Amino acid sequence: MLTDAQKQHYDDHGFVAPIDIFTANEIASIRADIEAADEQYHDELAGAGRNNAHYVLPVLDAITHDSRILDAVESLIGRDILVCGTTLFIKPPHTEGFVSWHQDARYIGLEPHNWVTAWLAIDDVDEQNGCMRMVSGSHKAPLQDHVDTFGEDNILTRGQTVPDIRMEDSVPVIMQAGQLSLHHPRIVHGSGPNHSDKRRMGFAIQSYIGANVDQVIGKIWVQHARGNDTYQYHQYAGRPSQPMQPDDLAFRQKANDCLSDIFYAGADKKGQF
Ligand SMILES: O=C(O)CCC(=O)C(=O)O
Repeated sequence: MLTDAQKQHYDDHGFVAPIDIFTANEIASIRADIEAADEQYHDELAGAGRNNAHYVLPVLDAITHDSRILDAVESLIGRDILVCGTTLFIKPPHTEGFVSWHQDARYIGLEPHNWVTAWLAIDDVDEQNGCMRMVSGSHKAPLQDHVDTFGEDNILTRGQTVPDIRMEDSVPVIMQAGQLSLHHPRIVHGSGPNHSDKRRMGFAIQSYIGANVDQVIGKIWVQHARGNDTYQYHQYAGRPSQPMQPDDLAFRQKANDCLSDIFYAGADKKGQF
């Protein structure tokens, strides 16, 4: 569970980090598994394949359901927890990919905002390799207008951007591999390019939702994570027992198509993810 000080930090600032989750040995083993999968099944983990890879890769499923992460999440959204999606965010060394300033709740259609996004550092992350940056306290304001930029190097689906945010108004979320950050649905956040020699890989669980959270734009599947789902708003997804099984891949494709319909609702065109 989070300490009172960590919970207070989340309430005041809209995020809390770093939270120790995996030991150095555990995260080294996780990293090796992901790297091996990326080598063997590269096409399934590239582009839109970075979405919902926990449906097809047991190592990511195990992270998503790790009780230490769920304990921290429970401290913020209560005991009845469902998980509705994940994304691998990978920035290779010396690449221009960045994430523009945005609020997760602006496009994802999850209401009310009793949910939280968890981001696990698979590599060490710092300002040089493009760690996330948070605009502290911005979760207290309502949702803001975003501009769809579809920028070539923008890793976000539609390059959605809250204009006029200055880098100096944000704080870097520096973490060692195996540490976790948790951020609020309305916090303005983003990340810069990787100008270092080190890869930056993170696994975002987007997001853990309370059972009382509905999807108001489209259709999603969820996995049960903890507690009871008395609301029964969503359809249930299974969990993978082996990597890249044909049935799991087919299901993941269906889930990603629905996710894409949600992300691009009202947009003029689609991006690369
Ligand atoms: O990995 C990143 O830099 C951004 C991730 C993000 O925006 C999120 O997890 O909500």
